[in-house]
Amino acid sequence: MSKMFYITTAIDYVNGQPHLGHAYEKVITDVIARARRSLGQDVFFLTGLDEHGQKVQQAAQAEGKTPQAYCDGLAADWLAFAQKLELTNNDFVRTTSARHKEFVQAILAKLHAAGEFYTATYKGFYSPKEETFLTEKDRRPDGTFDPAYGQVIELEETNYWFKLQAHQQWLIDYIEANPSFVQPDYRRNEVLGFLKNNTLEDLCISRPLARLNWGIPLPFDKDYVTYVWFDALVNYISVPAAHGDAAVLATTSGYQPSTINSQLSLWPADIHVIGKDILKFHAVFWPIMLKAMGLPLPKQILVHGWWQKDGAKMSKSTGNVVDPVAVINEWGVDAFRFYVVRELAIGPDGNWTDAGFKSRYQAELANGLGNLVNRSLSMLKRYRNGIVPTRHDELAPDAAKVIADTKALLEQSDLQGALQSIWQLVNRANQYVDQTAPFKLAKDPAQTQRLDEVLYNLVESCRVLAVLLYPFIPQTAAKIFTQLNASGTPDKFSAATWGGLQAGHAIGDPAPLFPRKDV
Ligand code: ME8
Repeated sequence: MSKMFYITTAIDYVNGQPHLGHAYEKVITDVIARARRSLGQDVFFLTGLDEHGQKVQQAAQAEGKTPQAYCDGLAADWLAFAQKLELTNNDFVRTTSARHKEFVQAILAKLHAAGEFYTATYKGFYSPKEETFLTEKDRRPDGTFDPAYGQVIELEETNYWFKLQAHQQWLIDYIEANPSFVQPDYRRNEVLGFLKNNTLEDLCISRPLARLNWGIPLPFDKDYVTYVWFDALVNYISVPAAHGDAAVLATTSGYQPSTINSQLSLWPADIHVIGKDILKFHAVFWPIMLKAMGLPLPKQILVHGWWQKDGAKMSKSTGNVVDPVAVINEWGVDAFRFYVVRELAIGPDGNWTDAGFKSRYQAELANGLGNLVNRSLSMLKRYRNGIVPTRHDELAPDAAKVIADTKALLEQSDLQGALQSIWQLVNRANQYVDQTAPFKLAKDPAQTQRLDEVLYNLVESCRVLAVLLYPFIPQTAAKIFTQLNASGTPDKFSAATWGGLQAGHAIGDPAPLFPRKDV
């Protein structure tokens, strides 16, 4: 039994429909998962929904539904959304499922027995909107709280707290000794800066049942439910536990998975993909929780930035939103996947503009890749009846460099860099058409052999490109393989080796990959 490559996304709150930010995170995670599989690794990709908490309770109430009925209704939409994005997730976690709730309770019981929690009474400010306690430090210079917190109330409440402070120096040392633990580097520095300049306050892990009932009951105190983060973060291990992952089960007696799959080894996660706003929860609270549970830490927390639209925050109330489903319905899922990955590296914030989207579609997909594949295959059909000529290696060195660079970039999860690398081959091959002018060669009987050479280089470049592009735009990669009538599927990186198309092979019928649109 060898450990699988285990990759996760954040689990989304089910208090509305998915938006561009959710779609982006899921797509980049899917590209990494597909790339790793293509490179030969066994991958387990987990995504899902965060269904407890006050916001869900209130949203359900507003619709006159029970919280569970409300969640079930929305979960169906989110599952359909995952399919729309062509995600290849291996499981889908819902925090209201029995397997997750039972595991969270087992963990809480274990940590309680180990003396990791204590009760204390808190008196001070509280943001119901963000479900968080606030202190004087959270006030802005003018004395007010950020409007993001909504109405801030004063509250006195007894709760359970998780001890964090004793682990502060350990965590600083760990992050310093493991540079790839939080990526990109500037996010790592942000966490280190926070840890070095603040004394960690203990984490409140409960809410009184009287105020919030939509949560997992604490197994040791029936008057409380667990606060969202102690519930949500645990999904990363509750799912491995439910599948019988030995590493997780070893630390949680009292939890019985319904199936034991002794072949499945997941924990520790290889990558948690998250957005910048939840960095502290993942890089500070989660490692300390895992340490207390006696589990190893994830290998990497990969932090992406936030999308805006036209330079402003996306907000339903102002109508400034990008609806990923509408974009996919109009332009196709591959165009959407391509744009978000190509436009934004994993790290900085991004800005969606409809003009930018259309311009990349037109220039890079329709005129770049689409045109290359369509004219290469059409010329082979027209001039050689669709039969592949003898192998010729004029573009092989260009392809070899792009293949090697792309592989290295995929292994570093530099997805934007990998697309830039792949487009070097797209551009090189398009330039090759212009330079060699096969339509002129076709008119000159003395150039028969030269035309064979050019056509081989073009169709073989298209085949290699399909393999390289598979993790990003899987439907397009499959279409290229079908049009080439190539054997096998484009999902094995090892097939990106020059010379795959054999002389005498008959290709299929070319068809436009990205129809040009009047925009
Ligand atoms: O935070 N651009 O859920 P969530 C890019 N349930 N990413 C964005 C974004 C934007 N405009 N808006 C949100 C939660 N995201 C918790 C997570 S994990 C154990 C629990 C990202 O629905 C955000 O950064 O508010 C996060 O990674 C994910 O979408 C879910 O956000």
